[in-house]
Amino acid sequence: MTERIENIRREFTEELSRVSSDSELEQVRIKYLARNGLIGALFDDLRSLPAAEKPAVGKMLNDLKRQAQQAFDDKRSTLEQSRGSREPAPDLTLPGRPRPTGTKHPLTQTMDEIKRIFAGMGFSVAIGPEIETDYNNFEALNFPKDHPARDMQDTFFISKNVLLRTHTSPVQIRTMQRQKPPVREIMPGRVYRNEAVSARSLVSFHQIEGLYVDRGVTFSDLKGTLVAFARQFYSIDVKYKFRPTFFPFTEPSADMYISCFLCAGGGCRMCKFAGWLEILGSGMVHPHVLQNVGYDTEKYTGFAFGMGIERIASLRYGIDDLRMFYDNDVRFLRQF
Ligand code: 2U9
Repeated sequence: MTERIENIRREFTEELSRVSSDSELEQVRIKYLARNGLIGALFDDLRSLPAAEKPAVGKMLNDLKRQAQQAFDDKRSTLEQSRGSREPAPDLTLPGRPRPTGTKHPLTQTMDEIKRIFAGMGFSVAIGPEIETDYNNFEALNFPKDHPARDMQDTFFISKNVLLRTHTSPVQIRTMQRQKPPVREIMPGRVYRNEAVSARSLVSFHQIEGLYVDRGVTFSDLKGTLVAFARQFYSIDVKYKFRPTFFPFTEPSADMYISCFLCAGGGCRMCKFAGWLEILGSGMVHPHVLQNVGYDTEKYTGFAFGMGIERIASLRYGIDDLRMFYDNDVRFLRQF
């Protein structure tokens, strides 16, 4: 019996060592390890041995069964590992799969560019709340009590004295209330107006306003700064003109126009056949505004300007419906 056990051990070991596939491994399992395999049969034979031999032979058999099962399991994992390593190694020289990336919204691109140009001229960026007081939005900026902008039809009021800001100027009122001149800041942000939505007007849009207050600031500084802006943003040889206008918060006030960059002044749909495009409003800060924040108007003067970002971007990219900026249609957005 001992000899048979050792023969089976040797044969099993030899056969297992020759196995190189799953099906061969399965054959070995059926032949030796299955319930009615060769090792199982040895256990049957154990019953017919004399009682005195049973313990020793039984132990040998148990050892054989355990060791054969262990060798079988080891072989199976070796086969599995070698199967894994036969898979081709990834080719690290292949180009990566392109992932679709978003781009900056055209309004953000326009804002960033304007901010960059004014930063180059020493303006820092100031931001403030979109919910404002009537005082900061109108009163401090010299709007008379009966000004049409203060009407419910034009402004979203939250309560009698609280509203959604109609321009970003209140940000500067806050800055000036806090700090003495010089003040040289631009204020980008969202503003609200109670208007019917159409291709040319929105209830909410963006502005960038600017303010420079110091000793001896003149209208020449205003012109020099805004012309330097237009030369960088539009083109170095842009033609421009300033035309008098009225704002409650500036005196004198002037709208700035540049020659139409589509038709070079000849007249086209974009400039409504005028040859000129209005790009911003500006003026010398009204002395009442400076007095309202406690600045000495004998010492300090300042200029201010404001532009609507949707308008600037629509001219720049030739977009004739402002609502497109807010539709979030990727067919539109992916063009920028
Ligand atoms: C303070 C004092 C004055 C900001 C200015 C304009 C002229 C202007 C319009 C452009 C198109 C508004 O978006 S728009 O409809 N803005 O024309 N804004 S001067 O003047 C200020 C700002 C702050 C304390």
